[in-house]
Amino acid sequence: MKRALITGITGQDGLYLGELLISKGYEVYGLVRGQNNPKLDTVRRILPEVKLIFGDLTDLPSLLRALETARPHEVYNLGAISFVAYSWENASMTSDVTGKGAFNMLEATRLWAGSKLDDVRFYQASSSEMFGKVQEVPQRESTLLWPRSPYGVAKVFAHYMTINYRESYGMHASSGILFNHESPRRGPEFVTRKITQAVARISLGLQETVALGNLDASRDWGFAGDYVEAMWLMLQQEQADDYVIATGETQTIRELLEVAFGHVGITDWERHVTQDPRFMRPAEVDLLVGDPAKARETLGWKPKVDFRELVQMMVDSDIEDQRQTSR
Ligand code: NDP
Ligand code: GDR
Repeated sequence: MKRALITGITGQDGLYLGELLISKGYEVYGLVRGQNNPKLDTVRRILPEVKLIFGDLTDLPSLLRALETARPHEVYNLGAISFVAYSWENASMTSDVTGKGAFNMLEATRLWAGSKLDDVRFYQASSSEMFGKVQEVPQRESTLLWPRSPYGVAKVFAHYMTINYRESYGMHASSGILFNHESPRRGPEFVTRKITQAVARISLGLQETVALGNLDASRDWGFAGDYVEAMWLMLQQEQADDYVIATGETQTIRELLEVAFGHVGITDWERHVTQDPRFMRPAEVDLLVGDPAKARETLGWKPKVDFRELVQMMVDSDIEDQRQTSR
């Protein structure tokens, strides 16, 4: 039986990846941080089979203990401070967790595996935020990185450290450069979920407006359930490598609003949206669109859920949540 250790098990991707690996017969271990993590109950409900280990990406000894307990064939490093807007306010902590945390996990894996390093495979959750002020459209694996936030900078460090472990120690370490991916499990601080929750409440007469920041940014949005398959596929390849995972299409926040409000029959969405400078960023990433050709050709991966289906799935799920809460 294959064993996997996932950091960031309480996050959106950790939950989907946990489900995927369980369905493939893996024994799955998940790293959980904190004294009384409020998301523990969700993990236990969705993934009762997963064995939880307490530890923190900033605490290397705890990672070594986690590895000794799980004895994984595959390590998925999904843990991070992942909210870009928050990373300006907590740049130091973001560097420690999102950047140095990845190094800690790589180094802990190398130390733990010792002479058996060939038996372990490592996945690093890299991000399209590394492209920032994009130097090429669409963005591919070879595009020059130009991050625009402390989060993006920390991810660039983690990305190159992963490549460095591959090149220095021959470690099977792959980096998935994933573009935005969403789902009904997306944190409510991110723009898709913020909008679909608001649309659900507005359609039920529970709220009038939603305050947003920049409506002109474009993102390449896919479905998280599809994207975790790409993570797994990367670790099944003979050679470790870096892959862009994206849909190849891009939409603005305005288009997202149109589809989300349109799904509940509201066509004049402008009436329900205000703009608030609090949600503007010190430096914006204006346009992201990925070229997933390498993943398609080498991994045989392609997304199954398109943008419209994704937004509609999220709105429907939020309407159902609201109905249950008010019952
Ligand atoms: P989430 O924000 O939903 O999850 C982040 C996870 O990291 C949580 O489980 C969180 O735990 C954990 N974490 C935070 N701090 C620490 C720490 N100090 N030690 C251990 N774990 C910690 O992110 P997603 O699931 O959306 O993303 C997964 C990964 O993929 C992240 O690294 C993200 O940066 C990256 N990524 C995401 C993309 C997306 O569009 N979703 C796109 C590209 C990359 P807790 O619950 O305790 O806070
Ligand atoms: P992003 O996602 O920064 O791309 O990072 P987010 O949904 O936060 O922002 C997307 C775009 O929407 C604009 N925006 C707003 N964003 C938020 N959160 N709230 C608002 O009110 C709002 N109004 C407009 C933003 O300015 C931005 O342009 C996500 C995270 O999951 C990262 O961890 C991951 O690496 C990248 O996606 C790829």
